[in-house]
Amino acid sequence: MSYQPVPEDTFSFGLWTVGWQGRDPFGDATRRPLDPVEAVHRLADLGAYGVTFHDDDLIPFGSGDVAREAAVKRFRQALDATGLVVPMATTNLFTHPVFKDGAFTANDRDVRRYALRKTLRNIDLAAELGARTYVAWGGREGAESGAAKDVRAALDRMKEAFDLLGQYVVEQGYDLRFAIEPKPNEPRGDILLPTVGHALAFIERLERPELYGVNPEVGHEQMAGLNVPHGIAQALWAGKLFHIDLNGQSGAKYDQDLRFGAGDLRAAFWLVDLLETAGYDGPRHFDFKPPRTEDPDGVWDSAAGCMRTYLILKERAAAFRADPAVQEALRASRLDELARPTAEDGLAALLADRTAYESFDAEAAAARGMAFERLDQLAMDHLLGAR
Ligand SMILES: [Mn+2]
Repeated sequence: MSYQPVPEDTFSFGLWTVGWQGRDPFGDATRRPLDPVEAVHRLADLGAYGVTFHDDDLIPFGSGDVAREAAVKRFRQALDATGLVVPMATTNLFTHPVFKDGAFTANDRDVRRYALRKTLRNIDLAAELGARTYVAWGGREGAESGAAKDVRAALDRMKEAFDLLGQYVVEQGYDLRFAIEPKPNEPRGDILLPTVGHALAFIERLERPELYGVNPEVGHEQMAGLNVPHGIAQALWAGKLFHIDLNGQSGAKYDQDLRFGAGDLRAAFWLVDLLETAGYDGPRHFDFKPPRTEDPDGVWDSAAGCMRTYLILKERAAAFRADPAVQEALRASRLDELARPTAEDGLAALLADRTAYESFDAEAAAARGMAFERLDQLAMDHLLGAR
C-alpha cells in the first residue's frame, strides 16, 4: 500500500494550519508568512482535495475593497488551476483586540453587532466559493472570572446570533449549514459551549435546528478529558456531524494541535474506524499546527503525515473489521445483542415476562465474562501491524 492520498479521500486543510508561523504565548514566529496561493498549490501536490480559511487568513484584517477583491481573485485562480475546492469557511472572531471579551457574546453590544456583520460578509464569500459548511468557533466567548459573564444572558445572545445567521442563509438561498466547534478553554479561561454535548443541547434551542451541527476537534474533546470517538459517535447518532477537525493531543493540557495520530494513537484508530464505518460523508479536515521547530519542509512533511496516518489507520481498521477472529470475538462480547432492541415485544410483554425479573438469575448473568480484553488485544494487534 502506498498510502498516497487522492482527492476521493476528501482530505482538507485550513490555510491557518500549514500557514501557522509558530508564534506562541512565549515566543515569536519561527517561520515566514505563507502565501495562500502557494498553500493551495502545495496541498494539491500532496493529494488534498480541499482548502478552508478564516476571512482574515485570505484577506488581511482591515483590507479595503480593492485589496479584498485582488486577494480573492488570486485565490480563486489557484483553486481553478489545481482543482482544489473550498468545502468550508469560518470567521476570525478572536485575533483582533476588539474581540478580547468575545464576539457574539461580548458584553459590548457594538462589538456583537460588528462580529455579526464580519461573519455575514464572509458567509457571502463562502457561498461564492462553493462552501457547504460554515464553522463557528467561539474562541473568546467566555470568561476568566465569575461575575464578568452572565452565562444565561450570554447564551441568549449566542442564540440570537446563530438565529440571525440562519435567517440570512435562508433569505439568501445559500446551500450552507453551520457547524459549531466546541472547546473547553484556551484562549479564555472557560469557553461557552465547551464540549460536543453542550453544543448539541444548544442547537436544539435554535429557531432552525436543522441548519446547525457540530465541528468537533480531536484535541478539544481531549482537553476536557473526554473520549473523542464517543463524542463523535453521539454527534453522528444525532445526525449532527457536519464537519470534523482532525489533529493530535497528548492528554488534558494546552491545545497542542499535533499532526493527526500524534498523541493518542488508540483514539485516532477508533475514530477512523468510526468515521469509515458510520457513513460520515463530510471532509476529513485537518486542523493542526506544524510545531514551531519545523522549517517549511517540515511543515509539508507534517501535513503529508496527517493524511498518511489517516490512510494507514483506515487500512488497519478495515483489516480489524474483516478479520474472522475479530468477528468471532465481537460475537463473544455480544455486540450483536446490543444491536437488538431491549423490548421490541412492548411494555406489556416486558411486564408479563417472568424470565425478565421474577425468575431472572442475576448471579448467573453476573458471572458471565464479557471477553473485552481478547477483543481489544485483537484491535491492538491490527493497529500495531502484528496481524
Ligand atoms: Mn485546537
